[in-house]
Amino acid sequence: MKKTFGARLKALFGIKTFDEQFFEKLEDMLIEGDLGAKTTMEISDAVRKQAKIEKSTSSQELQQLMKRVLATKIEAYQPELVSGATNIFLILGVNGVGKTTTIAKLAVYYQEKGNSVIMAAADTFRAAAIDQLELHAERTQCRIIKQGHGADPGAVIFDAIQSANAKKDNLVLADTAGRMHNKENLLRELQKIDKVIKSRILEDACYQRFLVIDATTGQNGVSQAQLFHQAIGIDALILTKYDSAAKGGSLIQIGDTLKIPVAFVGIGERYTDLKPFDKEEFLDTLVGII
Ligand SMILES: Nc1nc2c(ncn2[C@@H]2O[C@H](COP(=O)(O)OP(=O)(O)OP(=O)(O)O)[C@@H](O)[C@H]2O)c(=O)[nH]1
Ligand SMILES: [Mg+2]
Repeated sequence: MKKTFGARLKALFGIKTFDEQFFEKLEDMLIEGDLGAKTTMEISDAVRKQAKIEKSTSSQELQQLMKRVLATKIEAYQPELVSGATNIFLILGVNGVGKTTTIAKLAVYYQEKGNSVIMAAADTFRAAAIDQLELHAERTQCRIIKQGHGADPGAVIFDAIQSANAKKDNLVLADTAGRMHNKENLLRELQKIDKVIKSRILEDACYQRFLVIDATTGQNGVSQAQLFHQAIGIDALILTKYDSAAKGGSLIQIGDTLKIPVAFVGIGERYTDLKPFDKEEFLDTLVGII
């Protein structure tokens, strides 16, 4: 198996001579690790400068220094549900990243905390998407609001909010399409959904737009974040497939350039394979400390 980014970084820090060649190798590695050219140069410069100031000479010191520099570029975030209100999470992302699976995991996660969850099948573009969500709803014992294939996704979410209000469910999890005839169609549709939600929920309810990023897609995650953030605004990220060898370096670049925090991490295909983002653990793994 290909060595993980953290393992390679750990090996690099093992060199022990922190000269120009070391920093060049570090930069190459950060770029390979999906941190992007601009973020990479910033990190490398900061580590170089700080190492001089602190007179760091050991591999451990450099690794810790690197972690501290990275820590300024990424934040963990947990949404707070408002009690007595209909809160809503809109789950966004390109096709195949893990949106629908993540909804099921979120349902279980929030049910266990005592919430009443309802799903909205607003991916009406792909024929099988509604059935897929329905199966998850059945297995997680959630109510689901759906309409037919091709229905207006905004209308499905509208219904779900009404129904949640009536039945006192306090969290709506809305699935969305990852693909439409073209990118512009998709983004326009999402903007319409966003408007519907804003017009239907109480002002102080928690409305979160989550973008799901697949750890295995590397640098593409950054352009996806730019696209969705520009089109409707993203509150937080969910990183899926973190159980793969990919360690999510793109999150650093997204955090650095777009300032979007990370809320959850998907670590497998079971419903319980979702955990709140742990910044310390993420950084330790990324730089090869653990
Ligand atoms: N290993 C692993 N697989 C995951 C994870 N999250 C999702 N998957 C898998 O990724 C595949 C796609 O997941 P979906 O939830 O259908 O993705 P989607 O974004 O809804 O896809 P579309 O509806 O086609 O846009 C499925 O096989 C999931 O089981 C994860 O954290 N780890
Ligand atoms: Mg889906």
